[in-house]
Amino acid sequence: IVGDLFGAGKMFLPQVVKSARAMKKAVAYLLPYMEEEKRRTGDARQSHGKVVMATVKGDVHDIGKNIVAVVLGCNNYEVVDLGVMVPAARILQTAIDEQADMIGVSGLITPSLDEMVFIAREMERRHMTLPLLIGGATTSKPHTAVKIAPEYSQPVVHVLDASRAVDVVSSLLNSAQRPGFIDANRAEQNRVREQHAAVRRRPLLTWEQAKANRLRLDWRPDGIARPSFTGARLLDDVRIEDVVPFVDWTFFFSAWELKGRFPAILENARYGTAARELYEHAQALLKQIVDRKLLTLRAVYGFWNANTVGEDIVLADANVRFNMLRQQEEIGDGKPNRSLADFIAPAETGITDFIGAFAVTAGIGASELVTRYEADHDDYHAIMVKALADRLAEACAEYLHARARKEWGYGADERLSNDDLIHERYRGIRPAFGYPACPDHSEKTKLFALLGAERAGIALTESCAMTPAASVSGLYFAHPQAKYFNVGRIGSDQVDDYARRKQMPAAEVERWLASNLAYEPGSRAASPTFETTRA
Ligand code: B12
Repeated sequence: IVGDLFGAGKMFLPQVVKSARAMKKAVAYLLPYMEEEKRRTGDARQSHGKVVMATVKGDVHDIGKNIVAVVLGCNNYEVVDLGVMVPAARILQTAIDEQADMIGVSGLITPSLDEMVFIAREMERRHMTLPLLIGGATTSKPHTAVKIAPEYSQPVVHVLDASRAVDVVSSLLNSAQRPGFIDANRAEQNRVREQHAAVRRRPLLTWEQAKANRLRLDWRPDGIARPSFTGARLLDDVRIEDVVPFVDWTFFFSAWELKGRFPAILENARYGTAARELYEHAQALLKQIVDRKLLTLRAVYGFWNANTVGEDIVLADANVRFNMLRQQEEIGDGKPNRSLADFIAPAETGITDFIGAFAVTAGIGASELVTRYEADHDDYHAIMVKALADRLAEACAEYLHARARKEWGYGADERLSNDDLIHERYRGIRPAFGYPACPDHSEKTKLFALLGAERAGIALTESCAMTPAASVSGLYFAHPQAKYFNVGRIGSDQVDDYARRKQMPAAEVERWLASNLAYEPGSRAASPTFETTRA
């Protein structure tokens, strides 16, 4: 019933997850009696079907997947949840061993998309017939249609959010609905592929033209802000109380599928009551976290001398060279083709500029707390802990940026309200590797070495996801004209140049930047590789 009410939009996600908690606790209590009854009568309650789910190899985030698992559970589907960082072979073997009806995979960052393509290819190679469900913040209908579905001859379905999951799973398991559902999914994916092909055909500027149209800022020595120190500093116990005022609650509600701006959402005509109750519970848990210090917040950050050399940002003292990417689409209207490198003084100006870098985590202690709630069959609080840790990580990044602007001098007189902070009404930006202005996640390895991020207890997986999951890292740019932008589609000429600068084979660069390529990696002449360009 809970599932039906949710599907019909009469019940909201937090209420569903809470009901699931009541059900799970009851089942846990009744299980021995149910087993006994089953033994006596031979009668077992059948689930509607079995789904094997996992967050793919190299990826750590699982709030979305866990929510979907709870919602499916409420609708009497059995979920075998393999957790996070799960290799393809294990997902597929479990599905076979468990005689599952379908597989569902989840991912937060772009490198996981490639892993999903690999999973689809593997399913085809093994002649599997199970449908494959695709979910997670980085996934999309176009990527599923263009990259994943063509690798597997069986249904591959992108599931946008938890409210659609039950519909998709039940349509695929119902013999009357299945053919129609699969046909409609195929037709939609064909349409999306055609649309995508049209976008791909839009011409790009050549790499030379894009560079020539760079943003040229007016560099003067007296315009450079000097930080109060250089090098990296560790803050090994940031006070949670200091960070809480920086929390942007709007995203907390959107994780629970309650869309709308905070605080107006608390008065929403449809789901104000659900939002208020959720907020109350979040505040109660947050108070416990603060009072009992259940989470530890750590940060490393610092400032370095820096200059732009060609397309790279070079931190000569630290022997670090960040390779940057530039917009290559024809932007028009006299607008420049931007790169983050444009916001740092070029070496030829003779001016020494500065860059900042940071990594923060709010996830230390989170997994212990989550395990405790899960052992108590309390998914509601387990998910709440993760959602709060994510908010605190983002808030800690905002708190640290405010502090860095003060230490950099130019932010010393800032008087900003919470609303100003949320709307980033301050000078400077803090782009994170993976975000649209610097989409190459693999640059995080240099960032982590520069910061000594492991001192803060943060590490990188093979896909450059950060552990603990509730972590954020990136760069600080102080120039008043620095702003966020989207690198977007890039051509093979830029990729070749980037590969040379990064000293990485072009094919590997193409894997990291798959979502930005304006061409099919296999469709061009072999690009110069690391070995040939070095010679
Ligand atoms: C909140 C947020 C964070 C939080 C936490 C993320 C989280 N909860 O998973 C924090 C602040 C920690 C964070 C950090 C980072 N983030 Co972030 N983040 C977001 C944001 C704003 C929302 C994601 C979210 O929580 N959604 C709510 C949850 C519940 O939804 P969900 O996970 O998508 O799940 C739903 C569906 O996808 C589906 N679903 C999910 N799994 C499954 C599985 C199956 C089988 C099915 C059927 C369905 C299904 O149902 C779920 C429930 O409705 C997105 C942007 C956006 N609007 O999506 C960026 C985004 C995900 N982040 C991004 C990036 C890059 C990062 C960082 C790498 C940045 C950095 N350098 O620090 C780090 C990585 C963290 C790490 N540990 O490595 C990128 C990822 C894409 C990319 N370019 O790689 C995004 C898309 C932003 C962007 N546009 O670039 N992030």
